[in-house]
Amino acid sequence: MYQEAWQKMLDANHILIVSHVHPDGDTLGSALALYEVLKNAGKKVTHYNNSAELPYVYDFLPGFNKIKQELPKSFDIVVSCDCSTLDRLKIPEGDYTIINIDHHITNHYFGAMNLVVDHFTSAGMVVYELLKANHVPITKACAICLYTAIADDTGFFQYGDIDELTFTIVGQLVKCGANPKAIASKVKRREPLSKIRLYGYMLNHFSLHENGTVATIIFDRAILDATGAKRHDTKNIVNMLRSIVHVTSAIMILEEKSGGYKVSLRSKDLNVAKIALEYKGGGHKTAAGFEVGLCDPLILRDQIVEKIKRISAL
Ligand SMILES: [Mn+2]
Repeated sequence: MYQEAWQKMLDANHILIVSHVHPDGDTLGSALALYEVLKNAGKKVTHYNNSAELPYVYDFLPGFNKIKQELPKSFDIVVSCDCSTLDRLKIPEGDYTIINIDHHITNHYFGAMNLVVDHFTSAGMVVYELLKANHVPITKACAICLYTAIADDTGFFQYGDIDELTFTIVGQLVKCGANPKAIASKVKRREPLSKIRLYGYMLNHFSLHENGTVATIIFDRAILDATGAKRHDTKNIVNMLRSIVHVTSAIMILEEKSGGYKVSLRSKDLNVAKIALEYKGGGHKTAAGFEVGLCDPLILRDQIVEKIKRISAL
């Protein structure tokens, strides 16, 4: 399959690589790594991301400033990176073939080819295996992108199905020029002040349920406005609540500009992806999420706590 997918890309006239909306290091890193190697192979490539703003912590990734917010007129192959559903790509229907590169257990297999490895910690690992299987040399730029993808999706090697293979691949990427210290300082030590203020609010206002085993926080628009925090600043912030000793799972409910809510679920071990699926969301066993329309956030919170209680009892 890896050979066939690579050949399809080499045979294409114009390849559209797509990273998902509200991008993270994995989607950008894996897409940019592919962008780099396909450019080097002499291909016509566009990297498309339908987000008004890209998180600046990834601005050091080679090719970051080449990411386009507009679609080219024509393209015959779409390579989707780290997207579990087709709607995350934000591309209209058309005459093209989709190669779906992902690692979400909830992936919908929407591609003509699906390189989906759900026990991999990141889409970056799938891209690495694709390149390795086709003997594509890993340049320094490519190594930086893939290292960032893998590091970012594992919380810098803290969670996900991290195993020997993860470190074997990461070791190779370091050998090819990725600098772990430099990448960590770019991604992890450039927090906006607004995010730290949001942490402050969260630590003072979170709730505990079910004998202190479930922690929850609700961010409404007023809090985001007061702290100046952006949607991206809330990413993984709830992990801090999960880290409390007796907490088994944590929930963040974030009010969207649209009036709907984004919900992030985190657990130490419970399969919260199951709950996300009930709300038509997705993700991973211990980190999942979904979006809902207008509702009462307190009722929504209690509903989710109830579902967590149910799966904890299994
Ligand atoms: Mn990912």
